[in-house]
Amino acid sequence: MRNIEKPIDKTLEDLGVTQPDEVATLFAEVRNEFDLDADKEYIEVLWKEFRDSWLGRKSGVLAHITNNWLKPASPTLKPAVGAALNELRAHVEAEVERRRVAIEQKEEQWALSGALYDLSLPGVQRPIGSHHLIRQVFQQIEDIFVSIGFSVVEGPEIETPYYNFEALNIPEFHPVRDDMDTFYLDLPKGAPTPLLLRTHTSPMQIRTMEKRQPPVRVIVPGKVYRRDNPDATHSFIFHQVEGLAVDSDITFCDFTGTIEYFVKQFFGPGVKTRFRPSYFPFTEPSVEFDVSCIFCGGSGTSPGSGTCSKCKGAGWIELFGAGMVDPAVYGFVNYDPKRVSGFAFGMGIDRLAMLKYQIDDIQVFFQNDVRFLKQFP
Ligand code: FA5
Repeated sequence: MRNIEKPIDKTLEDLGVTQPDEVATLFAEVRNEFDLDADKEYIEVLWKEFRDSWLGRKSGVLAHITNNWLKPASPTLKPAVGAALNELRAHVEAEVERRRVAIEQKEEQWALSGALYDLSLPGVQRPIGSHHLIRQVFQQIEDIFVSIGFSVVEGPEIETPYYNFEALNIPEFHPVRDDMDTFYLDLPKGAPTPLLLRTHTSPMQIRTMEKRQPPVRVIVPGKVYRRDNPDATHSFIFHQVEGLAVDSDITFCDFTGTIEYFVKQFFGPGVKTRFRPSYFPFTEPSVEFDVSCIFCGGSGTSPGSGTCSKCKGAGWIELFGAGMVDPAVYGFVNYDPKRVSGFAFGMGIDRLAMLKYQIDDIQVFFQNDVRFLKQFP
């Protein structure tokens, strides 16, 4: 658009237009300007500019004409200005639309001819994700146990005190609950039972035995919650894998053999294992299971600095709690303790992963720093 800014910024009176035929001349000039403008070659972006410069609601040429010529026009000129403006608007709108259709058709032709696209150029590449290290460790553990006849089951993270404590032989006010105090849900008054975030995967022992008759061989991977202060080896959310095997003739030897097999498969044949007496209300006897320190090879010393900082010189690292299922537990699931026996274990997966991959701070599992995660593709 050329040279018409000025006239359209003025009123007809300023332009000295007093007769209807002068109005017609003025509009003919504008139309001429428009036709010159419309004749140019447009791509879509420029076409939009062209459209807005003529039809834009606030600053388009037609808006200026409406405001400066039509509205303040004298009663004698107003009908002529109105009619000429309508005619000009119809012409402009039709041409603008015609140009749009032409651009669209041209683009379609380009696309169909393939001239614009080089299919050999590399596309936009999305980075491919991978499983989180904890998920990978779950998978390794599942594979080992599935290969010796266990199946994988999962259970709820929100539990009742009955499954989390009582049915596991941990009555109210039992001191062991202190270690496992947790997050209770804020329920409306009159709720039938309190609910809590499970403190361990052991409630699934009960839920599984309620549903199945022996022989039972399951592992239960999952998240658990405790009100522990975060540090290098503690998190308030962490992961466990529960194991439970119950049958008519399971002995302590089956238990130790299974655990040792697992540990050697998971850490490699060089690792040594040992059991220490421990206490859990739902196993009897109960043990803690240790592996020889993978950092110092079980020697308790590290080259240069003397005592191994990971096992504190013991040569052993505690892995998890386990034991033979306490006969009292069978009473909660209507199994006959005289006819069945079994073992159970509960491993802290985060600590297993830390040991296997020599990670010295549990918190990195939860920070989701891609630089850390990328090391375990
Ligand atoms: C238990 O949770 C028992 N339910 C295990 C069990 C199952 C015993 C079946 C007997 C039979 P414990 O509180 O020790 O036990 O926890 C098991 C493992 O979870 C620990 O050995 C440790 O590896 C891990 N763990 C415990 N607390 C945390 C924490 N705050 N952060 C990370 N890992 C933890």
